[in-house]
Amino acid sequence: MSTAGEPVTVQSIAQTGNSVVPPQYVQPPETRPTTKTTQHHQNDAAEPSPLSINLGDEDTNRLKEEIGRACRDWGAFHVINHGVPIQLLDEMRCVGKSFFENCDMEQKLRYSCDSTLPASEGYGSRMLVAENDSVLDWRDYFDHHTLPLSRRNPAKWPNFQSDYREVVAEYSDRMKVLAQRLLVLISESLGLPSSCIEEAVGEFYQNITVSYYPPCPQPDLTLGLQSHSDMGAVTLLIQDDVEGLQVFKDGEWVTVRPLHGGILVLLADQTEIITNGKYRSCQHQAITNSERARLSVATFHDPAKTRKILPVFEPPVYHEVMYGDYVSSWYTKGPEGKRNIDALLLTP
Ligand SMILES: O=C(O)CCC(=O)C(=O)O
Repeated sequence: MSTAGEPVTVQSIAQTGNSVVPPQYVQPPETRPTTKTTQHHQNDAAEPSPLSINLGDEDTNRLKEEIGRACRDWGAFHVINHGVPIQLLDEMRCVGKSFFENCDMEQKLRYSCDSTLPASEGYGSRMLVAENDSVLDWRDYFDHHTLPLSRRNPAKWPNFQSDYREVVAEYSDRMKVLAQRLLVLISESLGLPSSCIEEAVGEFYQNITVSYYPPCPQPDLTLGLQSHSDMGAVTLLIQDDVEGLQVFKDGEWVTVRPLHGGILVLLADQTEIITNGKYRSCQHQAITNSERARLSVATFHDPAKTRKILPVFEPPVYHEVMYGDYVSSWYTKGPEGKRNIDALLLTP
C-alpha cells in the first residue's frame, strides 16, 4: 500500500480491490452507521430536510422567518436562487473530481499537505494531527487556503487542468459574498443589527476543502468523515449526486439528499457562541458506500486565530474564547461530535 515512504491514501487502498478495510479504518460499534441512518425525511412531502430556502424570495420577513426556523431546528438549510451561477458549482465539482480521478498518484503527491500540521494546505488523508486520530476517515481531500487574499497562493493548487485555479478563485469570491449575505439574514432573523454576526467574526479566513470518498468495501464498518461540527462561523457545502452526508437531529442521523444547484448552509461553532446558543452548530458526518465514489466541496468561513469570540446576548451561556485556542483544542483532542463547543458551556 505504501511504497518508498509515500503517504497512504484512501484511494490507493480502495484501488487494491481488497474486500476488507485495514483495521485502522474500522469504527468502534458505537460510531458505526446504523440502519436508521438511511432514512430520507425529504420524502416526507410536508417538510424537506433540511429545509430548502429560496433566497430570491422578495418577502424578506418570510425569508428571515424561514431562516430562523431552519437555524433553530436544524442548524442547517439548503439555499436556492442564491445568486451563484449553477455552472460555477458544476465547474468546481468537476475540477475537484478530475484532480482525484484524472491525475496519477505521482502528480497528486506533488501537492501533498504537511501531515504534521493541522489544516495544512494541499492533498492529504488525515484530518487530525494527534494520536487521537486512531480511527481513520475513509476520505482523501484537497484543502485550499483562499481568503484573505494574503493567504491565497494559486501556485499551490493543481494546474493540470487549465482552468483549475481560475475556478477555485472565482468560487472562493462568490462563496464569500454569499456567506456575508447569509450572516446578515441570520443576524436579522434574531432581531440583531444586520452586521452583528459578521462584525463579531471579523475578516473571513476561508478554506475550501474538496473531499473525495472512494467506494468502500465495508461501508457498515467505516465513516467517510467522523461526526463533528465545524469550528468556524458558517460553512457552505455542495456535493455531487451520491448520497453520504448526514446531519444529526433529534437523536438520529438524517441523510441529506443532494440538491443539484442548491448550496447547503451549515452553522458552525463560533455562530453558536455568538448567538449564545439560540442557534446551534450542525453536527454532521459522512458515510461511505461500496458502489460509487463521492465528492463534496466545503467552504469554511472562520474568524482570525487572534479573534476573541463571545456571546452577543446576556447572560452569556458560553465562555469567551480566542479562536486560535479553539482550533488547537479541536485538532488535538479531536471533534467527537460537539465536545469542544460543549466544553465552553458555563453550566454544562
Ligand atoms: O462530505 C461531506 O458532505 C461533509 C464534508 C465535511 O463535513 C467537511 O469537510 O467538514
